[in-house]
Amino acid sequence: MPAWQALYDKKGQFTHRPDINDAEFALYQGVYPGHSGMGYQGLARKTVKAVKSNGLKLALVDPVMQGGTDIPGGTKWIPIKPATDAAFVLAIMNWMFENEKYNGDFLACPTLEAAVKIGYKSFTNAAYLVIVDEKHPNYRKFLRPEDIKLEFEPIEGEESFIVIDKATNKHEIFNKVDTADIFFEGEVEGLKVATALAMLKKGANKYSIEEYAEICGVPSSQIIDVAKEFTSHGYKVGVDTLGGTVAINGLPFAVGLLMLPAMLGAFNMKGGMTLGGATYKAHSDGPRYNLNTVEGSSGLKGPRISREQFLYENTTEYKNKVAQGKNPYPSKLPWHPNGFNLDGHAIFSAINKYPYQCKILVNCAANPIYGGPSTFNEKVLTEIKKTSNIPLFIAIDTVVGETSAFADYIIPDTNFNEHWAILGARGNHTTRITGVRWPVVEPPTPKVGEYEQHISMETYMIEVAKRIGMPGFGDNAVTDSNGKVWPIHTREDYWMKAIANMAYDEETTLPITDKDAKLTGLDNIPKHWKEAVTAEELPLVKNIMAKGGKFEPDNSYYDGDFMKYKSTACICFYSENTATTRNSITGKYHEGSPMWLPEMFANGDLIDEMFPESEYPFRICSYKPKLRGLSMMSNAPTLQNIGRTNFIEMNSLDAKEHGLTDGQEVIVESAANQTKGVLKVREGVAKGTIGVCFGYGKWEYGSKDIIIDGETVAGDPIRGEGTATNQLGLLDPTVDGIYGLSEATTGSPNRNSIRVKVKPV
Ligand SMILES: Nc1nc2c(c(=O)[nH]1)N[C@H]1C(S)=C(S)[C@@H](COP(=O)(O)OP(=O)(O)OC[C@H]3O[C@@H](n4cnc5c(=O)[nH]c(N)nc54)[C@H](O)[C@@H]3O)O[C@H]1N2
Ligand SMILES: Nc1nc2c(c(=O)[nH]1)N[C@H]1C(S)=C(S)[C@@H](COP(=O)(O)OP(=O)(O)OC[C@H]3O[C@@H](n4cnc5c(=O)[nH]c(N)nc54)[C@H](O)[C@@H]3O)O[C@H]1N2
Ligand SMILES: [Mo]
Repeated sequence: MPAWQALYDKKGQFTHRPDINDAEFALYQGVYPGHSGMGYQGLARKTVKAVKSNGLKLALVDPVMQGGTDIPGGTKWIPIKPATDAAFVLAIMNWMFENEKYNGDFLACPTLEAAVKIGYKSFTNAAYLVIVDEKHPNYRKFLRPEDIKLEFEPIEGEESFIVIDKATNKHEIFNKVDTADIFFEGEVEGLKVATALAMLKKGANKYSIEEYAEICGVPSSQIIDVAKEFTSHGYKVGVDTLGGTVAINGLPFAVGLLMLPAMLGAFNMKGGMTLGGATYKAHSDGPRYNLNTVEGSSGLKGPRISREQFLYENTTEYKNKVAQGKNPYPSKLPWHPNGFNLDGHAIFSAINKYPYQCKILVNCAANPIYGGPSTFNEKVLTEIKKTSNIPLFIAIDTVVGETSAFADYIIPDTNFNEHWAILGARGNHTTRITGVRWPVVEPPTPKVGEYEQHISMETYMIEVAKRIGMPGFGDNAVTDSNGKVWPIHTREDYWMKAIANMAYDEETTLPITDKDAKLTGLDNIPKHWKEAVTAEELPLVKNIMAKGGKFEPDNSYYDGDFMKYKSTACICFYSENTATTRNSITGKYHEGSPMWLPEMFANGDLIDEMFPESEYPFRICSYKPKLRGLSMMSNAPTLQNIGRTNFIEMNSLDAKEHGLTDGQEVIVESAANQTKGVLKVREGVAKGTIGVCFGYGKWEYGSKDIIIDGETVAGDPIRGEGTATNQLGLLDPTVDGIYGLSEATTGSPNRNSIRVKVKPV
């Protein structure tokens, strides 16, 4: 989730989970422990245990009450209107500022060293001064010593900022100060400045708690109750969120929520917020093999087709427009320098041939036509089919999925029992963990090539790479730590080496015992697996495979009052990175700190104005099915039978108002599309919300008969049961191209809160 990046001054530091083993109160908003989440089982187990035996209290803010860890006494479900969460969070923040319920001593520490002196293990930029003078060339940036010609000793590899020293009320280099003024607003050497926290406070106080309550549909008394509870446990509190943030105004929600525990100094504290453990080196340049360095590779040049991690202002389109004396805004499609992993955007780029044409689309283990809102839309599909847009489309898949159905070729892949995977810790782990999956059955795909390998994603990639002379494959592919060069002809040539890296990272793994080798069948592995690593490494690699990964003992995740694994990057109440980038459509700056933003199109027009509640009274809230993993479990007959279909879920007050009854078939209609489903009336759905379980209503994926090489392969209609709602997602009419409505700063899709009406069939 890209949004969290805005909370840090460095990339990839995601400290965002409550240490539920020892927390006293946790606010879950847009993630549902016990129902879904990362990882579902572990989170459920740990939360129930903490509620039962530790007295952990939970508030679950969600438009839909799920069958999760809602335990009488310990937990509270707070229904909220979809895509209004930033209002709830900012109301809590507003209350904390007004009642001075933040940790002022902690926030006054401008460096980690200062914070450590008073017993904390994180620090923030609360007191850093931001230039707020619109005419200054560094407007919206932090005030730096160079701006005021202040002499200072530079810190190698780090930047220097300015704060107001509380002891002298004078400005000073941040690392010379222990206690800084967190709310200063005024002038420094004639330059208008304000602290990061003052900027945040201004955003939070823009509306009153009553106004926020009106926006999100949660009574102000209930918001204040949560705020009081949240600030009554010192730093032993946490927040968590995930899927619920995926709305076009989800950024201030995600970042604002994480700021709440940061305002109490809870990050890296035992019972506070945890980084979520650590992983062992595997795919990287590790202790045994350099799997991340490809000799002779020129790397990626220029922007990704998905328009992410790249400034529009650095494109030739922008430069040409400026050179011609034209207004460079709007760009054709929006750019997202602060977003990443935008696979859905790659589809929109391809069909618009923007920023450049996609010559070959290769789609592997993803289903954006089903999983992305606004993609299963007649306009999009027509363009995807055109060879003038996408000349060649290759899918690598285990099934004919909704996306691979459009491919020119489908390369059959091996499934999870037949392939390799190395997965880092996700979720509520607090120790070092890396899981390993290896083929336990022979894949049914045919064998090909000189090395007689089963067709799979890797076999395809290796064979193609060798034929086009791509470095990193074939005879001289990778080096080990002694400089010896190794070949990559089979997938095991790669995966065994990655596991060897794990074996020697941190504590060296023990060799496998004879008993374990026999039990797991690892006493008899193919010759080319063995030869992929050294004789010394092999028994260690086998031991990791036998155990399903490498796991640090789960008994030492604290370091005194702190979490053992910590992220000590600066927590940003004001993000300079975000504040100094512009919306490439409007040319306006993005907001540097959270504030309430209604849902808007790319040009700033309000969704509510184009699609008013009077016409579209409901907002869709989709959520993960408890008994399905996206599409992955839809093959398991037992799970299919106990979670056969999904429903259009609605509150009884809404059903009554619209004259609808439980069990009746209804049409759900947005401005883009319509679909059908069976109505379920239940009280665990917020008023004005439609709850829909994601993962049902498939139209490919083996749900219908298909003809392969003249032979009919029978479909299984159970896979198509229920309703899919992503196709109701809107295209953005304010963009000059076919473009799915998205969050303006990060490009996050319009998944939650699609506006619909519901009527009888
Ligand atoms: N059982 C099960 N577990 C899973 C998965 C699965 O498919 N099934 N998938 C895995 C994957 S890939 C992921 S990313 C995680 C996701 O884990 P979660 O993020 O926990 O799951 P989601 O269902 O995406 O969203 C969480 C909650 O957000 C709520 N929500 C939707 N819109 C809004 C909103 O506007 N505001 C608020 N406050 N809440 C909203 C939904 O009702 C849902 O309860 O789960 C993983 N675990
Ligand atoms: N409305 C709504 N939309 C959502 C969500 C939601 O909660 N609500 N959740 C979102 C989330 S969090 C996620 S992660 C995405 C998931 O989106 P995707 O990752 O796109 O979907 P999946 O169903 O997990 O898997 C994608 C495809 O991989 C293929 N596949 C399965 N196993 C294998 C394999 O072993 N090898 C290969 N090569 N292919 C395989 C199947 O064709 C499958 O359809 O959906 C997102 N979309
Ligand atoms: Mo996901």
